[in-house]
Amino acid sequence: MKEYDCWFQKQTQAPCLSVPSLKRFFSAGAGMVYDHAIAEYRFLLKKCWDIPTEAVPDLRSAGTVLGLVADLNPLLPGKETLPAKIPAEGFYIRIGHEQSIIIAADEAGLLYGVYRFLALLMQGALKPGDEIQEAPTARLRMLNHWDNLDGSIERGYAGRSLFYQDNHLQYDKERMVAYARLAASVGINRISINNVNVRSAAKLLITEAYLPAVAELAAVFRPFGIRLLPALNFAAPKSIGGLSTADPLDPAVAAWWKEQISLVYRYIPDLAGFIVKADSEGESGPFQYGRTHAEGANMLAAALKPHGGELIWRCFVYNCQQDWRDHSMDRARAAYDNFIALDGQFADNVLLQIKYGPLDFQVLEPVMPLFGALKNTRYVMELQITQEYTGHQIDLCFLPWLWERIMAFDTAYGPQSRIRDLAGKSLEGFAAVANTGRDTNWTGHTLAQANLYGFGRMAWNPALESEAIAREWSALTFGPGHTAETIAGILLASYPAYENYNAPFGICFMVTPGIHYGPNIEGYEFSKWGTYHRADRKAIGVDRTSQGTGYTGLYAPENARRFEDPAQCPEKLLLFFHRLNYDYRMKNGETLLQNIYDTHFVGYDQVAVMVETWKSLENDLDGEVYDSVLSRFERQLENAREWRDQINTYFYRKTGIADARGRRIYD
Ligand code: GCW
Repeated sequence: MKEYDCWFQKQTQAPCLSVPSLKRFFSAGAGMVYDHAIAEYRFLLKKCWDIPTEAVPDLRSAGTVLGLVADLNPLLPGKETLPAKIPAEGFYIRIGHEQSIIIAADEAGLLYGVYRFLALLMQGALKPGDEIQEAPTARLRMLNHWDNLDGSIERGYAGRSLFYQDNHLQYDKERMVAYARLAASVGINRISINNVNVRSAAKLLITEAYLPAVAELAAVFRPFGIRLLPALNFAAPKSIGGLSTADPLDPAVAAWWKEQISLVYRYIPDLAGFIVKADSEGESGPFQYGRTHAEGANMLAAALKPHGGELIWRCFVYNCQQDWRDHSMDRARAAYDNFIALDGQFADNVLLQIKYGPLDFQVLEPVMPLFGALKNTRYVMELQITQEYTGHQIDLCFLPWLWERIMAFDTAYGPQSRIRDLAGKSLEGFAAVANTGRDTNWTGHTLAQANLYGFGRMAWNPALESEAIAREWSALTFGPGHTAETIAGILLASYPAYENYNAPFGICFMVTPGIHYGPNIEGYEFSKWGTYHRADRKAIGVDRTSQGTGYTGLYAPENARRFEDPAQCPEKLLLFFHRLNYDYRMKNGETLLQNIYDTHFVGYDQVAVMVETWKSLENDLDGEVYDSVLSRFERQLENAREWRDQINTYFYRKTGIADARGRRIYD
């Protein structure tokens, strides 16, 4: 494989459909994205199979017919056999003996249809008689880049920023096109291009100093059906407007935003809107002026409204100046407590962006209780592809495994109340913090490409299983066959292994402060971030039940009841909800302490197996890919060893109780 090409590799086998039929195509439609869909069909057939294509003037002599329903319908024979309606951004593919068709009702749908057709072709998964009809479940499928204009990336593990250098937009155009292709091919349709912590030069992105360059970047993504969504700084009226306040109810502030946003739209008329992190971790926001988040968001939304823009408003709002001595505060409650009372108060072009869990992308967290509870508010879910707490793209951690479980979470045990059922309804989409940078392989760890791929696929269809995604990605990237199957197996083993050697049973933040890689059991124990586990000689955990912080009561009744009772609580999350003694008996009859020891010995061993499995592929893989992944696996094994031994030693020292199976715990 060539790392840079990701899931668009040069194919070593002939396509599973006849070459002449792929070669001679007929198309009908109009528009920039339509044109580009046809161009992508041609470009990728050439690139991946070296098949030159030829547009034929007569539909009957074409092997592949592709285009927009409205333009093709009058021409297509047998149109009564086509689906009556193809939904927005959806497509229909039919493979015939003589002729195949790829049609869509809109341009983006055609583009997605072309990518899907080619992906299936690469997997050898198309044959005459096949029909494929798909449409995205949710409208918004977004990548959030936390890139700074100086070229650094907050929580980036794959090199410098794709977009910026030295406080300018500076990028390799060809590389940006390749990135747009990767994103669009898995259905991404929005990209936010700067860190939600909008500091220094980034504040000026919405000014004429930067807008021409931002408009050029928007033009790179536009043919791929992707619209930009920059992050705004709430205090911009002060920092760039020269006003003395950023109070959202001050008419001068509202007028300034209206003017500034109109200016932005003069440069980029199809801008998707903006994303805002307010009153969070030092960012400015409406609280500073005694205003609510609805008041803050609605003021900006009003300025976006005439341009058809949407405001994405993040719910990551919590007190980051807590006192560890104070047991009455519970950070897990914060987003719910800050936003539930505002349900119904947001303007119709505001969407709340809610992190999937109540804390912060920890290895094991429950799903945030706001999902399903907000009844009159539009919202999207935020995930994290970049591996901030999941191993920095040194450790392998296949995130669709986690996301599948999030999508399956039932918010209320009612009809259609799982996260995946809410998608496309009140849950209007998914955003994820990107894991890409200037490293040649885009993602640092080559196998972390699977997380980017997997996010797109799952945002498109939240009902997809992670196993299917792992196999699909591996087959596309390494070619179908034994190697791909083996790699899919490694991917699927990786998240459970990571969970096992990391903080136990839903305890969070046992990581090295600041950088968030490697164990530091009490690193966040006496900090201001609200991240405590309060381990003592007898017990560990925060009591979040009705006897404690009351967090369990924020869920709909069925979940509240399950989480409240340690015997019914999912064991993996036991210590997220409960404070328990080390001798608490778990379902397997062993104590909590023994389960902590066991999972940590097992987790390390699982990594060792992953490394050996990878080594078994040495002769099947490109040398560079093999070596670079191997060196990361070796670092992961070392990291897993530190986690295992530090966790086990910590609890051994607290309790003085040895491992029941006599394995070595260092003292
Ligand atoms: O917890 C934090 C991360 C920050 C990030 C923040 C957020 C962009 O450690 O680096 O800031 O989450 O999501 O806003």
